[in-house]
Amino acid sequence: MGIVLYHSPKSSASRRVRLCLEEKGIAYEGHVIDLSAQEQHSEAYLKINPLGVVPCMLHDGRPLHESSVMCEYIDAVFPEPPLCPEDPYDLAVMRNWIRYVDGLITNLIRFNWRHGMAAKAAKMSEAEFEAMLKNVPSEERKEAWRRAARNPYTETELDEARGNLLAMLDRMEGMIAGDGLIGGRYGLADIATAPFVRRIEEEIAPDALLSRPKCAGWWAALTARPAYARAGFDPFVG
Ligand SMILES: N[C@@H](CCC(=O)N[C@@H](CS)C(=O)NCC(=O)O)C(=O)O
Repeated sequence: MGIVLYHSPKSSASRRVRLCLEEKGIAYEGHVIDLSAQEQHSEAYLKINPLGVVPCMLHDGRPLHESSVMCEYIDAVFPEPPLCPEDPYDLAVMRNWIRYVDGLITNLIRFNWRHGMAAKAAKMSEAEFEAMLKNVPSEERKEAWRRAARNPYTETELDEARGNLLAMLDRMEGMIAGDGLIGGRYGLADIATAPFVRRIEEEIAPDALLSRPKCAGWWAALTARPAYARAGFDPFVG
């Protein structure tokens, strides 16, 4: 049965898993979930992933959620080329870094949801919007939808989110060595971070890499990888 991936082209979490699969050269069956049509909340998709988010990966029919967990799983099951450090300390540092980046997702949401998803939800009547929210499994995401569609984030809130994402780049500037963020080698930490940097350089703070030379070099090397071209990091906006 192999790998089946439910994903969305512009989703950062989906981009991570696609990049990881491409690095490994693993063929997979992809199913695109249309987030702006709230397909992630449909009865059919909630049966596959009750969390109502993408991505969701099935390996030989067994489902997994959380993009970072999927990537570690892929690395364990398909060991070549290795994408985790061998050194246990570096491995722990890698996991802590990915956990930190995962925690920044709400900052990305403030920018990302202003586009297709919120625009469609904003056009719904109150009754349609409330009916849609009933299918959103988590309170946190219900609130994110209310904010994006009914009470858009203010410039101050966007600045705060931008600041948190720039702080990530500052931390990276002190970490990058050789080809990667951890132990001087490219791997899952870089893969987990790439979709965030893509959104920063595309829209959130396009000049940010100019004043951070190590991040700029790291990004140039990452985007030159054949797997990056295959993973689909097309512009988010437009
Ligand atoms: N921590 C999760 C985040 C998943 C997530 O937030 N996915 C977003 C796209 S990047 C999504 O499905 N958003 C639609 C929604 O929340 O309704 C992961 O890394 O897999």
